[in-house]
Amino acid sequence: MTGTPRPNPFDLSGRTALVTGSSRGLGRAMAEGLAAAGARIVLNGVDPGRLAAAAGEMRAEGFDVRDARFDVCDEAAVVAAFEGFDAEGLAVDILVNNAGIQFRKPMVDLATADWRRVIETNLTSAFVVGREAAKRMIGRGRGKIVNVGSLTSELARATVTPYTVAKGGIKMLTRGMAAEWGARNVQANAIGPGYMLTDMNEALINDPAFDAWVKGRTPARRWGRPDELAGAVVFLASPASDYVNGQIIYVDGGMISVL
Ligand code: GCO
Repeated sequence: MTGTPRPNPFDLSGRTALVTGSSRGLGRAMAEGLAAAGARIVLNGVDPGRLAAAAGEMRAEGFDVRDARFDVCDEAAVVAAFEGFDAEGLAVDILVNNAGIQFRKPMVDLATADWRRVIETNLTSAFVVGREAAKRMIGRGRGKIVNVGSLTSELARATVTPYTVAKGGIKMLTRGMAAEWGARNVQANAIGPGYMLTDMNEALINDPAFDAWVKGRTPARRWGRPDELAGAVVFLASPASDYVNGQIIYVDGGMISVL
């Protein structure tokens, strides 16, 4: 190595990251990526068994991991969770708003209750958890918020409109967070996953016609792997992105960039 050694801008040592919906899927993969970059991890979910298993597996890999079981759709539980962190002296330096559900149905058949459930889980929860985290980040003079959008933050697909609307909202919520919190050294950005190999997409992956469509429509000619989000989330959680605000990075193999 030549020249004066400089700190690694992607190093997350000494920082704590809360990842919502992280006992499996994309959230778990992002938690692994953040842990590998040195962060202490707080896993979140609602299923105690799945959450404990995920935390145990990550600790077995040598990572500093704990879990926080609360439902991101239960505002009182979210507030109580952050009050608990305060009481423990646990500072959430990095928040990844990942929790979300999918519900595929044509709108003419869609019950309003199902519409509301998707919007509440995929969008409103990011506001509530983001607000509670930002109050504390602002007090400490720094913080990183990474919201998980989707390629459907930009493009619609029939039968997933509530998900698409919520993910479009995530893009604009991220810009709103940047507008309000950027001056307090809290950077808010987003990641837009493409078609990823997750449980949520199992029905699509196992549908030969849909599988062929994804592969034909994506410049990379393949589905994405959850671990392929790690680079973008570490970047947006690290000092390397201190002058990046209100952006959404699409990790989609190029799908939204081409016809
Ligand atoms: C679908 C998928 C998409 C996901 C995709 C990209 O039914 O089309 O679930 O809505 O958002 O994995 O994020």
